[in-house]
Amino acid sequence: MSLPNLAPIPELYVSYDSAQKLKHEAGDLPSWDLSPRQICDLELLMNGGFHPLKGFLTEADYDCVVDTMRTASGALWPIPVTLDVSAKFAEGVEPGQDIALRDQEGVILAILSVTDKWVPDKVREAERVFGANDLAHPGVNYLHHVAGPVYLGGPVTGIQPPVHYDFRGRRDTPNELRAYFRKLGWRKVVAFQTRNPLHRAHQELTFRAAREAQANLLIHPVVGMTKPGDVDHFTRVRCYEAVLDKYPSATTTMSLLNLAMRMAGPREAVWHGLIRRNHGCTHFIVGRDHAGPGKNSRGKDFYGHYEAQELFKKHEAEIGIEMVDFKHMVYVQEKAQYFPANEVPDGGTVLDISGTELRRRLREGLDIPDWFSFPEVVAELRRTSPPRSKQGFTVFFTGLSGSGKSTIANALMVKLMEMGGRPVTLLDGDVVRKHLSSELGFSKEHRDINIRRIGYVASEITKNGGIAICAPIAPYTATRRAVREMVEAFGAFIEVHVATSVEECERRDRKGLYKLAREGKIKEFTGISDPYEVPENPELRVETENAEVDNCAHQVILKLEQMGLIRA
Ligand code: PPS
Repeated sequence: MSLPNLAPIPELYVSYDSAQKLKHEAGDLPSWDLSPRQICDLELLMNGGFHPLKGFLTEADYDCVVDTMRTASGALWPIPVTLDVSAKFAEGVEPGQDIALRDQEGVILAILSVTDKWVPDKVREAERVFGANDLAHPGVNYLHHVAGPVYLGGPVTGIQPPVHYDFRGRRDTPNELRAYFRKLGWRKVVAFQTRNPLHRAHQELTFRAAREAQANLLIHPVVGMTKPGDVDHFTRVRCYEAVLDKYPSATTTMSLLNLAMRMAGPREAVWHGLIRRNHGCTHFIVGRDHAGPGKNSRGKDFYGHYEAQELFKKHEAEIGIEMVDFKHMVYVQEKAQYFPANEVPDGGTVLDISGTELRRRLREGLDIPDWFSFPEVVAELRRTSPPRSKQGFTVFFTGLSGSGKSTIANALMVKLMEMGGRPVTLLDGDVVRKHLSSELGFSKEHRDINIRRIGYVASEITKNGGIAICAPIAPYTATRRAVREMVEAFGAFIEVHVATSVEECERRDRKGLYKLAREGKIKEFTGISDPYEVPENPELRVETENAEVDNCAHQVILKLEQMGLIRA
């Protein structure tokens, strides 16, 4: 089994001339704008990475794949590769029709000759493919919350591959890798699949795996879509490039795979094996928890630790690639060396740093020892994950008009500027309404648009390492939560409820607006004739009655310090 067939694998592309003709004719066809995941799937369909599939699964193929891990014709295929679309688009498409598949800029990549259109049973798909209909599984969550409700199936005619502007020289089709192996006379190749940065333990294990199999090594990281929350692929590829220098260049290479992972554990391992076979590899490393999605909603693992290896082994011959089982490598202090966990010398002190611990150390700017990783990798990770005290964040004040939000926000801004180190922007309610939202009024709909705009700007500031201080009324819980989500993708969000009572605000009535609201001259006035939903769990609640502004701002500073966002 282990000698590869390095003859070219069938692709779905047509010739250049036919592609030009198809592009021209496609103007009249219904067009589907592919999602990022569909672009990944289409690329691997077209370049032979998903051989023997010739298009998006038909209904019969889908049913068989979901139930039996095989297409209707009996080929082993564990993961449904389907074209999910919106109900509205599906209404205008019938089997027998061609549709143009376009990327997000509108460039046509392929034609799908639709043979099937159906509404899938997603609960069944979740249970069969992922093992549970549990939204804690990222694949299940995608299925229910991102994927469209209708599937289209049929053969694909490839016009051109999706365009990539990043790391172009590192991306190879199955045929390019096959040709490379052929040219170098590499008859045995072990592939290593990864979605994480490589540290010393990975280098040791891949190196050992290749040595044991007497094979060359292909580091084959996924750069399409991985588990939400993973280190972004730009950072990872820079890390991989640094680690590649540590391998013997005559026997090791790296190539990037534009796969959209599903995190389907055992089924996914089989899928990964088929894809690597298609890329000309003879061996594949499968580890503990291969493509594992983490814990389910009851805090338990979705799959057994070695379930992926067991399923792979069962189908090894049919996949056509030999499994090399991943030995968990640990560092033994006395020997200053890595050992497989089951071969640690008696009395040896085992050192290990978990993924969670690594993230904590990065977040807090703590030491990451040389035995664990390479200095170049750590430096790269620190560049993208600076400690909290150097990351951007948003302080979001909410409260009634006249509650003191702007005054405290201004005091906070000055204090933070005095400390220095990060740029500070104040997005005050009145100022935003002048510069960003001048056309908006105070209906629920307009207030929501206003707050989402503030959230978007704050999230961009946070992403770029600055401090955003927002001070709108923001009366609705759901909208505040949406802003929190936008910001938390990039940094901390600190909600501060300025809890001045409506009676006190009205008594102060700094702008005379409460009087006008009582007289009915201002409609929909928050706290008088419009709702204010009090935040239930803000990071901080400040009382302003009988308190100095300076003290209120200082309470926020103390909170920021406690969260590790600023250093005293
Ligand atoms: S919202 O709900 O968050 O979009 O409101 P916001 O943009 O923060 O409102 C800013 C200022 O608008 C003045 N104003 C009103 N507030 C509430 N309700 C009505 N109908 C209204 N009309 C005008 C008010 O002075 C708000 O200023 P602040 O800074 O909160 O005192």
